[in-house]
Parts: sequence; C-alpha cells; structure tokens
Amino acid sequence: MARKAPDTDIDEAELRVSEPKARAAGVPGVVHALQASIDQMGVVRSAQTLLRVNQKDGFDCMGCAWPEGDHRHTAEFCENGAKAVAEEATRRRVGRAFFAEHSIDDLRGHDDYWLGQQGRLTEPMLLEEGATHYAPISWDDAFRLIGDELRAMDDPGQAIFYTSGRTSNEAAFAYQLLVRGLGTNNLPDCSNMCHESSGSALTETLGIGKGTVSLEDLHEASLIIVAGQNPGTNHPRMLSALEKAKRRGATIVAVNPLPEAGLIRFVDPQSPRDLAAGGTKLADRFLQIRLGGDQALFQALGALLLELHDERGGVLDEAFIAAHTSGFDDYAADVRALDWAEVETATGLAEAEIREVGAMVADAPSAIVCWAMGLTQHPYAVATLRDVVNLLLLQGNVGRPGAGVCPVRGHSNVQGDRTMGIFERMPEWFHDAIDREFAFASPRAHGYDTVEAIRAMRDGRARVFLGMGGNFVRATPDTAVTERALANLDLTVQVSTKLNRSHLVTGRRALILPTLGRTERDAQATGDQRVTVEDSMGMVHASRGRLRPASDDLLSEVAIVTRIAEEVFASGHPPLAPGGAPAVDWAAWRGDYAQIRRSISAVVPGFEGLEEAIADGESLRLPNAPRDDRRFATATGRARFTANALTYPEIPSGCLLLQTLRSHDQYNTTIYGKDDRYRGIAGGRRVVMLHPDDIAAAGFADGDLVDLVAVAPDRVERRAPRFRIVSYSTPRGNAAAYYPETNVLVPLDSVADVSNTPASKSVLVRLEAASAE
Ligand SMILES: Nc1nc2c(c(=O)[nH]1)N[C@H]1C(S)=C(S)[C@@H](COP(=O)(O)OP(=O)(O)OC[C@H]3O[C@@H](n4cnc5c(=O)[nH]c(N)nc54)[C@H](O)[C@@H]3O)O[C@H]1N2
Ligand SMILES: Nc1nc2c(c(=O)[nH]1)N[C@H]1C(S)=C(S)[C@@H](COP(=O)(O)OP(=O)(O)OC[C@H]3O[C@@H](n4cnc5c(=O)[nH]c(N)nc54)[C@H](O)[C@@H]3O)O[C@H]1N2
Ligand SMILES: [Mo]
Repeated sequence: MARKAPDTDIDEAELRVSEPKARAAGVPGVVHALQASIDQMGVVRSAQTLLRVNQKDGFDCMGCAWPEGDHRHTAEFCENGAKAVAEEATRRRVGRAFFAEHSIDDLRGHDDYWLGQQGRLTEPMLLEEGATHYAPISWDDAFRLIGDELRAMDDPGQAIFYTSGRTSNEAAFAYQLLVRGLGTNNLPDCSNMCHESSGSALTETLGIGKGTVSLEDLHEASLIIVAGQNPGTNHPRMLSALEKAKRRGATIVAVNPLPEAGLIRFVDPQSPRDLAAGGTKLADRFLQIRLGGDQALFQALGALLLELHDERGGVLDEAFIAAHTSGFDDYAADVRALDWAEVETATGLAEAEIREVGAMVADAPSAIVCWAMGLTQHPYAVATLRDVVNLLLLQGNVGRPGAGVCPVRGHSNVQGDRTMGIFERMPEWFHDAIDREFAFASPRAHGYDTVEAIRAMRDGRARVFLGMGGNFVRATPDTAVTERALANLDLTVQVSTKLNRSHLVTGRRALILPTLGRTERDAQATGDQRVTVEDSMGMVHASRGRLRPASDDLLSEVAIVTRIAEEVFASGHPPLAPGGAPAVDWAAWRGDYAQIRRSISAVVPGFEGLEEAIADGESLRLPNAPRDDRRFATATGRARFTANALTYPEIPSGCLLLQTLRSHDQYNTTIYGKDDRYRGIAGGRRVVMLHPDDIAAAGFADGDLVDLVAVAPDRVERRAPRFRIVSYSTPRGNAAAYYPETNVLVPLDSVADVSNTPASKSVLVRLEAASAE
C-alpha cells in the first residue's frame, strides 16, 4: 500500500511556540553547533574537522558563500557552518542493506528530515524499471547505462544537466565541457532559483553579473543597507563583518518584513567581551516593509536624494554621473514624478520613516546595499534590483572604497560554477574560448533554465536528467507538476552525498551516484587533489579535504564527469553533436586536477595565476571592472541608470501574500532539525506566521490548524495541508512559511520577469480550515 505523502506527516503534537529572539549567535549558537557535530561525528572527529574549516590548506566551509577574510584564524566557523559540516562528515551510512530494507514506496513515506538523517550514500545504486527497491550496480555498468541512454536520444537537447552550487570549479568546468561536447546548453542550476535576478539586473546595468565589493569595502562602508536577507541564520559570518563596520562608525539599515534576530542584535561567539556585554546593536533603522515593496522604497530613496540635492547641493556625485553613466535624465524624471501615497501603499511604511533613511543615505560618504532572496524571488525582482543600482549610481557608490552592490550568494560555490560556464546561455566569448582550447564547435543555441527544464520534461521534450548535487524535485516550484515531469523521463541520475527526495521521484530508471564531499580526501593517480571555489566577493581559493571518505566506493565529482565523458566520447561511437567531441585527455584531468586548472586559466580571464596563487595558499582576486576601474561592459559602455515602472503586489481581499523562507535549522532542502530558535518556534515546521489582525480577519485564532491554498490564474488546486497558525510580527497581508514544504504552492509559471526565477517570496494564498488528516 502506498504510504501517505510526507507533506501530510504532521508534527503538530510536538510544536512549541515562544517569543522570538532579539539576538543571534552567542553562547547558545556555539553550544548548538557542537551538539550537532558531536551527535553526527563524535568528539574527536568534530574537533579534527571543525578546526580545518576555512583554514589555509583546509577545506572551504560549504555553509554559505560568505568570504573568509585574510586572517583565516582558527574557529572562523559559525553554528550553521558547523551543522553543514556535520551533515557531511556524519558517521551514519546508507548502503545496500539500507536499500534492501526500504522499498521506494516506504522511503517516500518519510519526510525530508528523516531521509537526510540516514547518513552518507556509499555505493552506486540502480532502480530498474518497475523495481520496488534500489539495487547495487558497479560504476562501470552505471557509466555504460548512462552512455547508452544518452546515445539513444534523438537529439542532444533531450538531456538536462542540473547543477547545485557546491560543485567545485574543476568539476563544474569539466561538466560544462562534457555537456557542450554532447551538443547542448541545457545547464539549469540552482542559481536560476536564487540570484538569477541579481545577475540579470547587474549585467544589464553594471556589465558584470556579480557584486562589486570586497570584504574590506564592507568593513569601511559608512552606510550598509541589508534588504531581503536573514544573515543571522543564512550567513552568520556576515554578522561579524557588519559588526566590524559598525564599530568603525557605519550606519546599518535593515529592510525586511520580519524583525530577524541577527539584524537587530548580534553577539560574536568568538569575542569574550561581547558575550559579557550582551552584544552589539546592529541595525540603526529597521524598515518593516511589505513583501515586494522594495522597488517603491528604492525609488523613493532615489527621489529623496534628487530632492535633497536640489535643496542643498552636494548630494549627488555629478562628476561620476557625467563621466561614467548613461540614462540619468530619464531615470531622474521618472522618480521625481513618484507618488508618495503609492510608495506608502507599496511599502507599508510612513513617508516620514523613509525620509529619515533618505537623509542618512544622502549624508553617507559611502554606501553598500546587501541583499539575498527577499529581493530576488519576486515577479519584479529584476526591476527592483535595477532601482537598487540607480540609488547607488546617484552618489557614485560603485568602484570606490566602502561602496557598491553586494548580492550575498547562497551555496558556497554557486558563483564559481557560473564563472566556470554552468549557465544555459553563456556569452559568445566563452564559447569561442572553449572552442579554441578544445578544438570543437560548442553549440550556441540557448539551453533550458530550471523552469524551462521542468516544462520540457513535463511536455515530453526530455529523456535524461542528471543532477550534479542538489535536490531538484524539492528545491523547484510546483512540486506536483515537477514530480510528474520527472516521471516522464527514461533515466534520472543523481550525483549526491546524502539521500534525498530526488532519489525517490524518478524516471523509468534511476541511478544514484555517491560522491565525495568537500571534507574528504580526494586521492587520484597523481596523489591527493585540491579543488578551488569562488566566494561571494570574487575571491578564489583552494579547498582540500582530509577526512577518510565515507566509503571506499565513492568517486569524486571530477571522476564521475570524466568517466561519463570517456564513455560517451569513446572512439567507435559516432559523435552525438555536429560540433564534434572536445579534444581532452579526460583520464589525465581525472588524475591531476591541476591540468583542469590549466585549461580554466586559458579559457576564463582572470584565472591566469590560479595555480601559483593556490600553491602559495593565497586567494586569487578575480578582476571586477566596475570595482577596479569603473569600467562598465554594458550596451552603452557606461553604468546604466534605468527608468522602471513602479510595480508591487496587489493582494485581493481574502488573500494573503506568502513568502517561503528558511528556518534556522535547515540547509535548503536538508532539514537539520525542527526548531527555528530565533523565531521562537520549536518541534515542528508546518507553521504559518501571520499578523494577528489577519488571523482574526480570516476567522481563525492563534494556534489553529489551516490549509494553505494557492490562488493562481490557472485555477489548478495547489494545497499545503495542515499548518499551525503562529501570530507573528509581519506586515498585514503578508504571511511566512518554510520552504520546501510550501513549494507545492508556487505555480511553475509564477516567475520573475527577465530572470525567470520562481517567485517563491510572492505566493498568493488563502486560508481554509484544515482538511482532515
Ligand atoms: N543555514 C543556512 N544557510 C544558508 C542556507 C540555508 O538554507 N541554511 N541557504 C543558502 C542559500 S542557497 C541561500 S540563497 C541563502 C539564502 O539566504 P536568505 O535570502 O537570507 O534566505 P531566506 O530564508 O529565503 O530569507 C529571505 C529573507 O528575506 C526576507 N524577505 C522576504 N521577502 C522580502 C521582501 O519582499 N522584501 C524584503 N526586504 N525582505 C524580504 C525574509 O523575511 C527573510 O528575512 O542562504 C544560504 N545559506
Ligand atoms: N519555495 C522556495 N524554493 C526555493 C527557495 C526558496 O527560498 N523558496 N530557494 C531556492 C534557492 S536560493 C536554492 S539555491 C535552491 C537550492 O536547491 P539545491 O541546491 O538543488 O538543493 P539543496 O537542498 O542545497 O541540495 C541538497 C542535496 O545536495 C547534495 N549534496 C550536498 N553536498 C554535495 C556535494 O558536495 N556534491 C554533490 N554532488 N551533492 C551534494 C545532497 O545529496 C543533498 O541532499 O532552492 C530554491 N528553491
Ligand atoms: Mo540559493
């Protein structure tokens, strides 16, 4: 009998709600970190592992993409970094006995937390067509099977190659080459669901799809706006940087619908003085903005700078605007006509509150805007981010110390993967460079991004899916649609460290290829290998694991990619793509990753000195034209002001706008535990945070159980059953609940303009009395 779906596994009995915390980190943070590590790794392994996080010749923390700083002193780790490490370095194992014991049907009945807790995958497994259980398969047979399925396609465009953001530069570079050698650019990645809106807006306006600040800039900034980000949970080490800036006199403005703990107050667990004194007040101003109101806010701040400049002069950087930008007049005319009543409606903030912050910006000698998913996962995210750029350009806040744009990346190498070519539409120069380096003709037609990939699978236009890390079926929107889409395939392959739902929602046949994690020794023909990663600020450094691998039967990601390449490009097989196969000695790459780095250095500008830098234990700072020389590779050759129509969500009466966000106890789809300590929620994840007046208006009470039902134009029923109402500080009309349980509510077609990013912070729902269990 089919087990009930995990989304109806209600943990209501254990749920406890208390007052949210005002501060982040501190002693409880460290204690929680150590507890998590010791549970999973034991005392000795914990100490050995945590002491190597972010050290020279240690491994790069996979907790987030926040940079390390030069000092790399011992114990530069945070609670959530430690949890990420513990998840990978766990002693628990999922091997053939586990799969023999648990059928697919049985496993589907467990929730994400349980799946993740089972431990590390240890050997390749195959789910045969119609089989009830995964069974062991040899690596050779697995690669042959993949080769056979790929060769059986009518067209290379029928294969889809997803990447999550932990994959090293070396593996990513080899992987994109394999995929382009096959003849497709179908390289969707987690970035499509994450910072794609940032990349779109920044490339268009500044000519680079990345941030323009260094860690030193952040330390030096006079004003830092942190919008749509919860660093206390998701980038805890960023709080140390904010604190440092603060001690040097920076003003910090937090823009968020929720009063997130880390932004309000922060205790540095590494500073005894801090622990005694109770910490630093981080945010000087907290703007509790409505969901999706940020474009109005940034336009209003821009309008205020123009107004103050008219009044007293000296606010705008006129020399910068004249020398380095285009489009100022149109932008200025546009925001001067701003309607304040509309701004108040969109933001839910009072004009006076915004004026106060406007004056702070006007007076600040330098400013940085930091953001994450609260700005990128909305229908008008790209326009919002263009208006963030506009604000900074007005005062020449790009390309000088203490100033710039700071999109804070999520996965620890998501930025590097993109630099390496993991993108469905890389620019022409990149194609030319790989064609030259590898003597083939890479395909130029754009591939599928994440949402397009789901559509292609749904519509029968795809046959093979390979996931290089990640958990595609849980991370993506419209869960029911995505699950059916994957079931249409002939073969699904997941290269993974841990068990997750993407192993259970499969094509006709499915493979699990278990791989090494970053903490583990990667021994190849020429000896132990290092890999490299790029952080959120364009610094590339080496990462080397030292732990004994979770099993002797793991292959590195590089080994897996190169073995697949050997299989599909083997002589005797006709080439799949008209452009021919890239000329590479894949076995040599596998044996010595420095050879991959040599090709990376030849292909990607800025990587010329990579090998020398990492040999000396140094980081390589990638060139960043806007930051380094105020050069902007845009359509106008200048930094571009853009005039953007003001947009913000309209919430029909009886509806709420739901944001789907992370708890303190999860890493994306990996659930560490069921508590959200800073928000005062414990023992359960099926909660919906609502304004008390909205609870009453809907005829419910705090603690009631409700179903969340999506309201979408296509009228398809999307229901997330049985959520406990928690009365919370959030603007009226705005609700919050955790991802991935709520992905079922996000319509596939609800995406951001331009970037095609699922609008997962902007989901229209209504509440219904809970359906029966
Ligand atoms: N421990 C841990 N660390 C992580 C991750 C993890 O899951 N766990 N995930 C990693 C990844 S991949 C990423 S992308 C990052 C994500 O880092 P975040 O972006 O911080 O993650 P979210 O939980 O999605 O939080 C979104 C924040 O934006 C706010 N917000 C939502 N909508 C709006 C809006 O319309 N306007 C404004 N101003 N604010 C809004 C929310 O209230 C919340 O504070 O973290 C990375 N680091
Ligand atoms: N509703 C909603 N949906 C969202 C978001 C949201 O805020 N709301 N956020 C989006 C964002 S920002 C992101 S980045 C995506 C995340 O999407 P993904 O990156 O696809 O998801 P993760 O949960 O990070 O992937 C976890 C899995 O990666 C595997 N893994 C871990 N380490 C390694 C490794 O070193 N190598 C390999 N090969 N595998 C490894 C493990 O098997 C683990 O189960 O989700 C997106 N989806
Ligand atoms: Mo992300």
